[in-house]
Amino acid sequence: MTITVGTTITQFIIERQRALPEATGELTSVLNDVVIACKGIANAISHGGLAGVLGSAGTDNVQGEGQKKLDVLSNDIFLKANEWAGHVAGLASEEMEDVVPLPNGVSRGKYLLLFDPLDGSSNIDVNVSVGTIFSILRSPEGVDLPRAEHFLQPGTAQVCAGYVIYGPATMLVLTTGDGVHGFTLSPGIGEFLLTHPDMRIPEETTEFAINASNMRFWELPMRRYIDECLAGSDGPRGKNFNMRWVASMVADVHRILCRGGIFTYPLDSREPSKPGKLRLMYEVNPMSFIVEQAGGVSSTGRQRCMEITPEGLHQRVPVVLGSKSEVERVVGYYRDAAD
Ligand code: P6P
Repeated sequence: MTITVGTTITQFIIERQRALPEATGELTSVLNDVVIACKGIANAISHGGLAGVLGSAGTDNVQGEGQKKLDVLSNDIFLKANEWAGHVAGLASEEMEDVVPLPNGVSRGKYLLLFDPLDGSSNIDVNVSVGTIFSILRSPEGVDLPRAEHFLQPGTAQVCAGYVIYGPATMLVLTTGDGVHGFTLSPGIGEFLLTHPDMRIPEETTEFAINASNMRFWELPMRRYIDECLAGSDGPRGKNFNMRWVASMVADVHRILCRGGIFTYPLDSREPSKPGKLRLMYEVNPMSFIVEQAGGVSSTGRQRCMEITPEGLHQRVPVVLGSKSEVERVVGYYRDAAD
């Protein structure tokens, strides 16, 4: 069956499964539970101030960051949709310290599911787009009760990655290693329908996304790159650039998937103990998989993000991702500085 615009995400996933002789249907089941969780989060977010879910939860997450009520609610929704069905071997949440123990007696599948239930939640109370990010790994053979160390696999080991952007429209963007495909949630039928097959990132761009207020803390190669963009047509680049910063990685990355661009949260000297702000396992690896599958590049500036050997569930890394030619230029500047 040819996949056409308007195909439901369920049908899309099953058709992809059928194309793989070795597929058992387990990944399809995991993805169906993830989709249900994201529909539940979309519903909670859409009510905004009408459902008493805005504002602070009065608690901190494992990162020491103040949690919004929707952070806690989204995490609960994601856990409840994915812990009971027996389709996963283990769960890990960006909001929680350690691997999440599955309920007693629940059978275990062969996949590990990692998720950031609500990324960019500082935007929630001001009604700016936020998102959910998820990443799926294989649980190591012979491991009945996966522990944190079993999740510490490089990004290249991912079998699937995706995000949902809760924006003017709610969209789910997915890769299983065979391109990137976007689905839009139909409010009328409550299902994600294929609207953006085979998404590709343009190799060239004149749009960069960075939190420029941190400029004084950046390393010199990043200073050089951004200074040249700001110099515009009078400078060494000979053309003008535009800047965007949503402070919601999902929104910035989605824009790049749709029209190109470069996104970076570089290493900065504010907190030497934190080599970057974004989390390798919950943000950088899944987004890098998607970006690379769409023809883009994702680097720390010094190495391919997906080749990092993780050292901890909540490890933070610098990231520069997006349009191939611009990311490769930045990588070149880091290489020049190292010579
Ligand atoms: P800043 C959201 O908190 C997040 O993890 C990403 O989604 C986003 O790109 C970044 O942090 C925003 O960071 O320092 O600009 O608030």
